[in-house]
Amino acid sequence: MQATKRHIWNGVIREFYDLLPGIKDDSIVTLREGNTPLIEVLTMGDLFGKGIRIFLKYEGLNPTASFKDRGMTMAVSKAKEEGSHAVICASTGNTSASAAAYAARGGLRAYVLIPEGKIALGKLSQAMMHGATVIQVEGNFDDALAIVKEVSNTYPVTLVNSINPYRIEGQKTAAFEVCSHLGYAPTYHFLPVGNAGNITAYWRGYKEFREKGIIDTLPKMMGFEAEGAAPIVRGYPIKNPETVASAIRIGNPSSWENAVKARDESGGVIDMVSDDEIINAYKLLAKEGVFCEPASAASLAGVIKMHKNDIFKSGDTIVCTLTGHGLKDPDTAIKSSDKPVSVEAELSKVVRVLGF
Ligand code: AN7
Repeated sequence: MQATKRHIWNGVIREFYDLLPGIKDDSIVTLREGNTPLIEVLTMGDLFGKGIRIFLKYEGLNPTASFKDRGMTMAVSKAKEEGSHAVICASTGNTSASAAAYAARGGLRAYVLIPEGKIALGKLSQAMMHGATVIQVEGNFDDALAIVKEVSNTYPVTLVNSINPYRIEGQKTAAFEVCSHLGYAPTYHFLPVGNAGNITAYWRGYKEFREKGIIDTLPKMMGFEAEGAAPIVRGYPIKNPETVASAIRIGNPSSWENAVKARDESGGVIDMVSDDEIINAYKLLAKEGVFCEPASAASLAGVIKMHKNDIFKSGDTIVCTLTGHGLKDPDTAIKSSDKPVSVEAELSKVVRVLGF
């Protein structure tokens, strides 16, 4: 059989070149991020009974296993184009993993500040393996962000948190992909909210496609914070945010105002879900064969919460962004599951445990 040459995905900068800020080709730092699958939910019975379709935008299948890669390819490429030799970020984990990988790829140094003891193991291992300088701060994400902002104002290092405008530009490409996969914009777009960059980015992406006449309608943007880290819902910064969804353990989001704008312009909602609701949705998704990290499941937890308020109608299309892969946080996965059974290496004993 002859191998056929098909189009091979080139990463979000090259694939969406005309829709992003210009960049010199030899500055592009990419790991061919994007082009993640949109997977239809099959088994959530009573939602389906009403002719509602739910799709999962599985961003855990990006190169460093989270949506952050879409923005990081832009931010690191721009840093390289501008002649920067180093990048810095504060992170609840995924931004640091992505910054470390893209900096390594582009030949830049990476400095990452993380809240001590509060980031998932997979994410920490990524930042360490890619050779970032990892600094654990005795404080939370918000404390770390305040410090990196100061450092980048004073020293020759580029800030790659989502206040870097190129991050949002890159991340908006996920909205383009959702529309291209469906052939239209969904009725609702659900996603977790932490620092609120992603809800800002999706809303921008949808609006740009609408302005170009590529889609006719816009989705309602449905953002979900964790109950113990819900500054936007409560209307004030949270000093000591707490949640099992460590990725969104953020008390004072950078893109707060833009998230509120996305909600209000789209006629959507920013609400919160409890840790129990998050873990319940996390397990339901695993039963569908889709493994995401706890924070990502806040999107589906939001759908379940809204369904109880009976907001959906037959014919609605719902997209949930699953922002990060389940393997990022093996500790929570193991805590949330039945323990493996130990048995002697003997056929009869194994068969008895199997229940045959
Ligand atoms: C899996 O890595 O803020 O509302 O420092 O890792 O755009 O912040 C991570 C955020 C959702 C929230 N899901 O997105 C970081 C960081 C996962 C995440 C969010 C994050 P934003």
